[in-house]
Amino acid sequence: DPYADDPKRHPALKVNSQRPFNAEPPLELLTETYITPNPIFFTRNHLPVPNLDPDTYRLHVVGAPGHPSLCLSLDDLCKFPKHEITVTLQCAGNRRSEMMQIKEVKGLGWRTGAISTACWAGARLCDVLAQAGHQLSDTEAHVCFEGLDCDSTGTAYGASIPLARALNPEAEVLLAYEMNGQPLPRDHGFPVRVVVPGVVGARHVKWLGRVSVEADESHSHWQRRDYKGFCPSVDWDTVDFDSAPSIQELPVQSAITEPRDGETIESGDVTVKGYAWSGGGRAVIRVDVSLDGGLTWQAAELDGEEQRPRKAWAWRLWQLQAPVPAGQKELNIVCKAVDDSYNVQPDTVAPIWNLRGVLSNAWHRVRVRVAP
Ligand code: MTE
Ligand code: MO
Repeated sequence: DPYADDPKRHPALKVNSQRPFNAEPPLELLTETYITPNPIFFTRNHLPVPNLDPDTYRLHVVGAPGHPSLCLSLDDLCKFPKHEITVTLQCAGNRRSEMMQIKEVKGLGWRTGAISTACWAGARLCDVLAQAGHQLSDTEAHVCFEGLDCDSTGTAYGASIPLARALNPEAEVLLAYEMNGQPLPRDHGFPVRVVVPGVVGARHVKWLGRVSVEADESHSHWQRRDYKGFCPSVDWDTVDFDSAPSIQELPVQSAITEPRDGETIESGDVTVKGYAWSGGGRAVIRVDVSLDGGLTWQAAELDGEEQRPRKAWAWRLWQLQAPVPAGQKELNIVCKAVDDSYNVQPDTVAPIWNLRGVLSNAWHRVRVRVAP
């Protein structure tokens, strides 16, 4: 069993698959704290978790033409200036279960919990690339990452991001060795992972073994044959993966975490809570909440940390306290977020359905009964 050596997990996690391990925090804990505690941070593994010795760990960084390659120990990496940022990580498959209700899709049935927030610390990728002689000579180039996790044929997890993002100090791409002040947990990439703020989870390569600059995107399955969006009419017989760009920055997203779907609430006041986030460093500027299925709206109060313009890497938590409209037996609660480019979420999921069930960001809806 290649998974026999996987780490122990927190019992509160809602498991979507054991081997490989995929799990999300329970809804009631997801927005309980702004920073997600490490033990309940959502986990998305495609392969068995490697068991790496921090003393013998080496990161290979292929040098630019005429420059030697780097072979960095964990200590070497810690000698680069340490950079710390709070970043929300979201899987492209977050909220896929809602797409599954429209029509079958291929993938794990994530609910609203394939998203979490941590304070990450590590070396800036731009500093490490500079030491290996890399400059922005080719604006079309890509930085390819390879994990040390691999399948039975020896194929490793891999992904890439544009070189222009990797070399931009403002993009704050990290080779992270700390998560919330602790060494990375094994499930989250111990000892080193990539953190690409504002970009889909799939590019945050864990158990990082190799970094190289290439003319083309990573040839990995997960870069080229997965994590892409398509027209709802495209099916597995007609899909042409080369026709769509790989997902990088994610669209604006929000979801309700309280109350829960199907719950019975007391009459009087109702408190609605949730999270909102957008990709590419775009800040959430507003979350609108409706108690009547979208007929009337109220702006929620934004909690959580104020985000820097163009570097809004982390989510906002939000809440709305409102009187339950008199005589209502049921509430149809809806939320939708707006980012600072005034991007909005689509109202329903059917028009954005795609065969892989990614980019599911329609208005989030929760139905509750009101106690008589
Ligand atoms: N890196 C490696 N090496 N192997 C993986 O399976 N999964 C990716 C990414 N990095 C993955 C990986 C995906 S799809 C996501 S969403 C994030 O890691 C999840 O990170 P987390 O498990 O720390 O939440
Ligand atoms: Mo993912």
